[in-house]
Amino acid sequence: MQHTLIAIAAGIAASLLALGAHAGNVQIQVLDKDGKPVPDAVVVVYPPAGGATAPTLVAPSPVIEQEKMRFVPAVTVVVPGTTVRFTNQDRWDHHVRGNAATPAASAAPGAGGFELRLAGKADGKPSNFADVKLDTAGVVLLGCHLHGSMRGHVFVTDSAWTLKTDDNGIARFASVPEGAAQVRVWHAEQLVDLPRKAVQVLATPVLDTVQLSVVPRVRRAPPSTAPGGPMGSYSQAQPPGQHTH
Ligand SMILES: [Cu+2]
Repeated sequence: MQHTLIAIAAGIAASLLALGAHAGNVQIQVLDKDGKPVPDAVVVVYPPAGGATAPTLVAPSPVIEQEKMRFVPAVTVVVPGTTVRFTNQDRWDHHVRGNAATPAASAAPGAGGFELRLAGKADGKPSNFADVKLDTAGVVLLGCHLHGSMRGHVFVTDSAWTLKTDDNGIARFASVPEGAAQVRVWHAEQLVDLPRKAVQVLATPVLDTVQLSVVPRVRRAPPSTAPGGPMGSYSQAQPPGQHTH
């Protein structure tokens, strides 16, 4: 009796496997020039045409905070048509600008170009924010007119199969349609675009690595918020081009 049940269970499992045989898991690890894992790289999978419904891997309403003189997160992935909210958590103003960082995006008039000034957060008051809709695929470079050290990126992707790498440099995609796919890897400091990599998606997991030709700088830790470290000192930074003689 028990053997019969096991046989039935095995039969059901086999059927489920057969049903799921049209998709596979793809795991891409991004390494730097020295072979070390690279977090915060963007991995884009272009599955075979006519594939399954697009996954929901990308946040529909992302928020990019200006916090302790940084854009947090430093890299945000969105699909075209997404409205991104910029929120100033610092006590001083930021003057955020966005410029197309790739030829594809800059080819479209006005694409990726915006600027907005956000007043600092007053004690006991909500943070100031502004929304920007990004319609064109491409990479938007974020900066601040007031603080030259601030850098961030919005990756407006042309494939719903897009993820950032984790601390181990890994992006994991589940249920990618089977067949010939392409993988694109982007990193803010990889200035020469890497060629896309052909990957055959199978029912069995696909593991692959992509290596950058650079070693990204290690991002500096956020400034301490410990008492005695007045955050206001950062607001003394001069805008680019403004010099006292
Ligand atoms: Cu700023």
